[in-house]
Amino acid sequence: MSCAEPGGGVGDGPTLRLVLGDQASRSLSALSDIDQARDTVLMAEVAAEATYVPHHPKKIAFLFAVMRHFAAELEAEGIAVRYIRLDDPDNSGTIGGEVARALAATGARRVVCTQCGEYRLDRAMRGWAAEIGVPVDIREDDRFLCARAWFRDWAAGRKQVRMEHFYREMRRATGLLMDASGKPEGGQWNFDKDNRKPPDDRLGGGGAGGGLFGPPAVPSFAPDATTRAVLDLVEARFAHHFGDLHPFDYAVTRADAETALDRFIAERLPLFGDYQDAMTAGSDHLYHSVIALYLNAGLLDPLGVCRAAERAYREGAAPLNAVEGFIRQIIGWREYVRGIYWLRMPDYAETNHFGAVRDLPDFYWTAETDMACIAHVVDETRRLAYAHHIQRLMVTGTFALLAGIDPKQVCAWYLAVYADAYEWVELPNTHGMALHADGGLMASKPYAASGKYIDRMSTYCRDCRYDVKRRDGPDACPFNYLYWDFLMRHADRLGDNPRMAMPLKTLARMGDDTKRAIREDARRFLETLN
Ligand code: FAD
Ligand code: DLZ
Ligand code: SF4
Repeated sequence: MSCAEPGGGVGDGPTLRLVLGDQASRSLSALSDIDQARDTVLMAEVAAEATYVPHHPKKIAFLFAVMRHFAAELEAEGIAVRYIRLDDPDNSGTIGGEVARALAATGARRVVCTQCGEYRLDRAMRGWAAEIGVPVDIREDDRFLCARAWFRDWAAGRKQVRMEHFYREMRRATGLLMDASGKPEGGQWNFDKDNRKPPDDRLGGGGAGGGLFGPPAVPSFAPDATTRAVLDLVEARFAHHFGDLHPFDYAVTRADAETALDRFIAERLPLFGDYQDAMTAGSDHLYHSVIALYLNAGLLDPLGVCRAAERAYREGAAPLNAVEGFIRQIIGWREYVRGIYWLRMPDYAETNHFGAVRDLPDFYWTAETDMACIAHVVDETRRLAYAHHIQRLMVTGTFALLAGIDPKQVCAWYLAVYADAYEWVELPNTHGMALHADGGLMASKPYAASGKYIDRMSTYCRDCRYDVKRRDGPDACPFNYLYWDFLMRHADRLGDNPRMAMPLKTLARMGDDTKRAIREDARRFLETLN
């Protein structure tokens, strides 16, 4: 794909090759035909990208450290890299500004880049050719398995654009977990029903990393001198953002990210499926991979990751429910949400199916709430810039849905606080999956649930001042009365959805006094927010 080019075709001549912070892949399309004798790679740490939401300091440090290490690897290959640091006195503060400065400094006559991951920057990039007056070649991001245009064609004319149908296409296209006769391995596409084990007490183990009997700890990578310099910079500039910068032990190179992946496959993948939905106060990561930040920044390649997991299954080192579940997240969900994002933006971000307008409560930033589940997830997020899927979906996400929090404020929070967050993946997950703000494009029913779900799938309720078994009254779990209040508020909208028939039937059987008490509890509680 090429943008409007005032000067005609892209032609020959020295070329500026832009590599964004989340594009640290040697296979990047913008680098594929690089002429080492003439071309320059531009990488720039800029204030606009670091502050368009108040990113978690660990996220900024991770990205800057990844960028600096990747630039050094390119230079070691003999490639000329123009690397602009955040504290460079002439730093213009934006990617577009740095492209313009680099063209002037290098004499390059065209720009080659790769599609970016957010609509706001994509729109800016499409304007560069006209603004700067040189041809700008914006190439497909073929680090994803599914091109945007392919997804658009696939979605065209379908009544429902569901992940499960997309996922089967991806299994066929990649051949992952397919048997010799072209059927899904094990005779089923999906083993999710085996992947809902509640937490086992032994998983709590001894503390954040997992204990004696608990999940093996996620590997830790000591910062080298380059990363330490980044940490000093981030400390000086972004200490006021939500989140702990130290300790910082994420991988920041491809080699270390591969080590993290290998350790996951060997140590945690076998139980990934069983405990995929479990939450415990004693282990932050359980059996999750903690690789989304590496995949999304370009340090790991999705197909390579899936092939490594498939190999573990074929060699008998991991069961099918775990490997299928893991692969589905990557070739299914990850590709699908990106497809939805580019299919539906920019209108997607503007929908608000339930008309939710309440401000985001302060406790999303402070963790100061008596709700033990939320306090735990926000605290983990603050320490690690990480929480696993069910924590994001069924704790902070479900609360925001039930309490009617403004989707834009909720999305801005998720985009800021997780080290793996970019809008292409964050928005559909938050706006669509967690908040149902898209009216059901992604999920066939809202992920509304009472405290019963959190009680079944976590250990949080044991230490909570609220009583998860109570539906009303001052000691009742807020998720309980908020859930019924949500159903009452939106009964008309939800009535058409066959998957909501059961809870709506239960609601219809409730006496007026009970309903009144629930409404009153919900009103009283919501008034105390902020
Ligand atoms: P694992 O549980 O080990 O899963 C393996 C991999 O599968 C992940 O690394 C990720 O690449 C992929 N994956 C799993 N679920 C999803 C999903 N729903 N969508 C896309 N990829 C998925 N993921 C992000 O990468 N960035 C985000 O900003 C983000 N925001 C989210 C917001 C909400 C409200 C919700 C409910 C989910 C969000 N997710 C996001 C998806 C998911 O929660 C994270 O990918 C996952 O928790 C990352 O941890 P992990 O690497 O240990 O994943
Ligand atoms: C997230 C991020 C941050 C914090 N900083 C930079 C930066 O200084 N320079 C850069 O090129 N990219 C950064 N990024 C990643 C971009 O925000 C990302 O490329 C876009 O959001 C598109 O996905
Ligand atoms: Fe969360 Fe309710 Fe359980 Fe407390 S009782 S931890 S608020 S689900």
